[in-house]
Amino acid sequence: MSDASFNRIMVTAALPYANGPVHLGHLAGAYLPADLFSRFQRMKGEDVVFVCGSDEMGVAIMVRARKEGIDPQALVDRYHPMIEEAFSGFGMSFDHYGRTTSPVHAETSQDFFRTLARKDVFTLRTEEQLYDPEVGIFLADRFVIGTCPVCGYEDAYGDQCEKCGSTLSPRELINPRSTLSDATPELRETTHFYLPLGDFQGRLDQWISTKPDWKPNVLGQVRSWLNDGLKDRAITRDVPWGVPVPTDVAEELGIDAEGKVIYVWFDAPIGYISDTKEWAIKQGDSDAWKPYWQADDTRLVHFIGKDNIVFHCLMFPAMLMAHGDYTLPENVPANEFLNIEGDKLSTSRNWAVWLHEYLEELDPDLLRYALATMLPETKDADFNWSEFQTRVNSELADVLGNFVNRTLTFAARFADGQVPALVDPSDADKAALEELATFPERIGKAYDAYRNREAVFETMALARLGNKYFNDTEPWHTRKSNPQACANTIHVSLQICAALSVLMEPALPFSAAKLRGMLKLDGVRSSIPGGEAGSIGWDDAAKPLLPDCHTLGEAGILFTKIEDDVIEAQKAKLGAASDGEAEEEAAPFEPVKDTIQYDDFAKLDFRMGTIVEAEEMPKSKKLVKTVVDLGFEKRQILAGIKEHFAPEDLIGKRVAVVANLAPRKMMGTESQGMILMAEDREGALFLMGSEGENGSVIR
Ligand code: B3M
Ligand code: ZN
Repeated sequence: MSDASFNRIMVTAALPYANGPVHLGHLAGAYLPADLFSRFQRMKGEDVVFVCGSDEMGVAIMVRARKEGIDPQALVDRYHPMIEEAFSGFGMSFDHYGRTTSPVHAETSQDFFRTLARKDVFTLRTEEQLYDPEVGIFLADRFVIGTCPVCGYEDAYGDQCEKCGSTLSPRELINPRSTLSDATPELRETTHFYLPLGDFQGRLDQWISTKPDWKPNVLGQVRSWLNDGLKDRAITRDVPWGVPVPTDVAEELGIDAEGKVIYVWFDAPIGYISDTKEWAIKQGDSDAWKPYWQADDTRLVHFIGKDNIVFHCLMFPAMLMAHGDYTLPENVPANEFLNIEGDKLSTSRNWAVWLHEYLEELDPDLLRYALATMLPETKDADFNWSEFQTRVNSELADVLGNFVNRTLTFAARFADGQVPALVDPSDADKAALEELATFPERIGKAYDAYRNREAVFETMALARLGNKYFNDTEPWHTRKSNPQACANTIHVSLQICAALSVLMEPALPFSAAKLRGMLKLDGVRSSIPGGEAGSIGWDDAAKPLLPDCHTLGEAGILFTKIEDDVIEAQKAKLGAASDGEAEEEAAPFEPVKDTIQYDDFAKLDFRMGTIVEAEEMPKSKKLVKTVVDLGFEKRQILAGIKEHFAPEDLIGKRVAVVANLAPRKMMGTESQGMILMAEDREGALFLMGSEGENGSVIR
């Protein structure tokens, strides 16, 4: 795979629809794997361009915009920045993150369309389709509802009945009506462009047969599509949102392009090319994108989730073949689906972990690492918070963090905070260094072959090696009995830490930088675009990186353990109504919880207090930091109410407080209690005041 015949790597990650925030499923499917791969390859010294962007066209956007009562542009303007921010918070190292509403994209996809049209690739078909006479547009499947011919459900969609699951076509519906106007749609003739995929069947078949090393889940799907025989696909639509069909070629073919747009699955993959063009423009060399897409020595890799396989393995390659100027993907390592706590991920049920919410409370590296160990690489996989906690506490904190901490603490106390020389190394010292030397290749091979779970497992294996070596050589004993042996242990352990600070970079980029700070290790090649060139690359981690007498920085805590209540709070969020996804119907009253005994109630200590200070927590969307006077003492309490109250309005307010709740840390700051509030069905919050003096017991 690390084929000498490749001179550059073009990495793409599926363009997420800008119709909602991104969640854990997105991260697991495409983005984390793509980022791990790109960062690894950059550390290797490869020439990498990694692009992504928001998919802002298509019916998915129109449907969501209608639901929110705004126009599509306003919708994508809302979600694009949110998505981009969440990705950047998780350290997605894109060279460029674009959007398919950009002018460069319109031009690129229209040019592509034009080239194929002029090469006579498309076929044209005239058919009767449903038309809304009131609004004056043809109706996409989702915009027609009517009675299901199979089960009689009255609100079945034009493409599917959600009641009985039958696949439908809009013309099969009984009493069809437009969701836009309620009008009865009429049948009207319209002409569309089709991509005759069947014509490409032979070439695609042949090409796929040269890819025996692709993942079995991907090849399985591709072969089944090919076995069924590829059918023509309409690549234009009569809808008011999308990249317009270029009028010039339409005219040449005698078609009125008015109101016609390019089908989203035609323009979206071209978005990868547009994004690379925009990257090139940013570099000040507008042709710089070309070799990445058009040279034979480019390794093009598409990272996607399994629902996008047919488009990336058959349709887009057929488009690229038809065009003629482009290189085909070397691999499409699609991931399967990620379930959460044993249940299918669902945004409408809020059974999801929203990335922007996670970032308000927890460290991105923890999720990057834990998720990497659970990726659905070969089959659907389950993410659960308890396993997350175990990965963080027993691997990141107890193994990696502990090893780094004890090494640096020993170096500070018994080696003057410097790297002691290795003199007369023992067999154990030599064996550790020899084994260390094997890790860059072991981990690297796995990353290069898209086996991320194995790669992070091997990374942790190096930390385990370090810990075991440290234990076996017992520097706390040799410190007195044989100071040189102790110095050797510190030396070797520090070299392992230094190697880790390089090799953990793809999975744990933020912590790796922190560790390099503690080691004062400079000159490591950056894994992000525009970062330091650095002379120390991936393979250099096989050799000792720290010179004798090198002065170390200060030891710090790399990972703190996650307490149970933090995990419980995350679990409780699953399925709970969030303000973002407010339901159309009046929300039901929350059901009354299970009955408890008086003794359970008596354990809770509620008190009256007055908020005496309140300020926004920096970098948090939700949290307000308050100080509450309880009469007998003042407490610092964090409350997730920033979206509901201005901090200055809170000062002087009387509140009820849970006074005996175990303190917990949020974003590194301790909260020593909880302010009680009434939350109504719309999610509005109300403080609970009273006349009682501060410190009064509430019972
Ligand atoms: N936006 C579908 C999806 O988000 C689509 C991917 C486009 S990749 C070119 O799953
Ligand atoms: Zn039905």
